[in-house]
Amino acid sequence: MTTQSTARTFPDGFLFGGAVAANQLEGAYLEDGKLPSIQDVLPKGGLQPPTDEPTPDNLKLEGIDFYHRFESDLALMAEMGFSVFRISIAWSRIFPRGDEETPNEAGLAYYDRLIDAIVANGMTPLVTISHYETPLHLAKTYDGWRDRRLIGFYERYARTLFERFGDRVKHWLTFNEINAITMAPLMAGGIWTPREELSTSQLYQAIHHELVASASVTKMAHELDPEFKIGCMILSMPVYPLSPDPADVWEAKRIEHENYAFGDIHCRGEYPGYLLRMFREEGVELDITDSDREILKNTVDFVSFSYYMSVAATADPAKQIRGEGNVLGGVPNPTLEKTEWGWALDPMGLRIVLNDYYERWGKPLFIVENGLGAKDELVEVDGVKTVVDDYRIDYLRNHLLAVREAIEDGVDLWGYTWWGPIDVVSAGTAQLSKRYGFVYIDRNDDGSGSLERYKKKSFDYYRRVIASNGAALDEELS
Ligand code: BGP
Repeated sequence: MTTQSTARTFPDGFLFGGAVAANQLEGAYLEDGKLPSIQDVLPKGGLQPPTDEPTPDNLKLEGIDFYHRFESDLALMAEMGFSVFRISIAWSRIFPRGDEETPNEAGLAYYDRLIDAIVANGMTPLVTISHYETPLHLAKTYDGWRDRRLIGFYERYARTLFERFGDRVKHWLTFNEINAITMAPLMAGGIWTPREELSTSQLYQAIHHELVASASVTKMAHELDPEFKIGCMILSMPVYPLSPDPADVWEAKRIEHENYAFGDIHCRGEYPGYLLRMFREEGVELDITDSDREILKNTVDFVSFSYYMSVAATADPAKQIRGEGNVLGGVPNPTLEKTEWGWALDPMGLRIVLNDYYERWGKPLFIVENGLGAKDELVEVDGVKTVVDDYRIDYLRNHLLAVREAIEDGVDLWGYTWWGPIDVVSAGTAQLSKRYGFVYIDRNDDGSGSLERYKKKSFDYYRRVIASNGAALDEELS
C-alpha cells in the first residue's frame, strides 16, 4: 500500500534547476587552447568504440554552441526560475593534455565568465569536476585511471578549480556517475584499453585510483574552505527481483552491490565486505597503500545521483535478457512502460532510491539528473514555434510527485536538477534527436540546423512548478 503525502509544497530553500555537461553542449572543442577529450573520439557515443583521432570526417556532433551563447541560454533558465545550475568543467580546457604543470588561462577565463553569469542569474552553481571528459592525452598515454599518476593530475586540476572559482562555487561533485566505469571504462575512466581486454583486477585498480582521488580532493576542499560541500555522484538504478523467489531477491541485491560499493566507500571510508569477498573469490589483487586507506576516510558531505530507470533481476539463466539501454545489468521489468530508447519509466523507483540511499548512508542527497529523452516535433501553435511535449510534462510531474513523497518520508534532499533543460548531445548515443530539454534546439543529428532556441510546452510547466514551490504539481493536467 502506498501513502499519499499531505505536503503540497517542497521545503523552503529546496533547489530546483537543471544539469548539463561541458562536452554535451559547449561545442568549440578546440577553441582557446582546448585539446580533445575522450568525447571527441566517441562520434557514436560513449557505449561504442572510439575512433583513433578526431578528424574532419569523423567529428562528433559538437554541442549546441553554448560556449558562445551561454548568456542568452542562462537567461532562459532564469526565466524558468532556476535556483541551481549544474555544469561541468572540461578538464581539457584547463589542462589541455592533463599532465601540464600550468593551467590554460583562457580556459579558466571562460569558466570565470560562465560562473559569473550563473550567479548573476540568481542560481547556485553546482560543478562537476570530471564529467566523462578526461583529456585524450591522459587516455592514450596513461590508459586513463589505470595509472596511479592520474591521482596527482586530478588533484592539481581540482586545486586549480577550487582556488580560482571557490569564492563563487561552494558545491562540487568529484566524478560524474563514477560507477559507470564498470560498463563504460573509456567514457567514465578514460581507459583506452577495450573493456573486453581489461581484467577485473585492472578495472578495480582504476576504480581504486578514482576513489582515492575523490577522497583526496574532498580532504583538500575541506582544508581550503570549510564552506565547501563535496558530493560523490552515482548512477542509481534500483534493481527489483523479477519474482519473490529468494534466489531472485539475492540476485537483485548482488547487482545492487555493484553500485552500492561506490557510495559505501565514499560515505563510510572503506571497502565493504561483499566487495572484498568478490576480490577474494575472483583473485583480484589491488595495490592499496596504507596512505590510500587513510585518504579514503575523508568521506563526502552529500550523495548526488542520476536517476532514469529501474531494472529487474533474476537468477534464472533462461530469463537473462538484457534490456536495451540497461547499461549496468538487469533484465527488463514487464510491469513498466519504456521510453523510445528502452529505458523503463518508473517514478516510484525514484522514491525507492531516495529512501534507500538516505537510510543506507544518512547523508543529505541531491538528485542531479533525471529526465526524459524523447523525439520532439517542432510545430507552430498560434504562430509560435514550439513542441507540445505533454509526455515530458507527465514525466516531470510524476517524478517530482515521487520526490515530494520521499521528502515526506523523511529524506533530507537538497535539490533537483533536471537533466538537459536545453537539448544537448546524448552521452550514450551522441544523438541530438534524443531530446531532454524544455528548450528545443534547431539542430539535427547530422549537424544541420540553425541552432535557434524555442521554448517547449514543458518550459512553462516547469516554470509554474518552481514558482509555486511544487504546489502546481497538484493541478489537473489539461
Ligand atoms: C547520464 C550522464 C549524462 C546524460 C544522461 C542521459 O548517464 O551523466 O551525461 O547524458 O545520462 O543519457 P543519454 O545522454 O545517453 O541519454
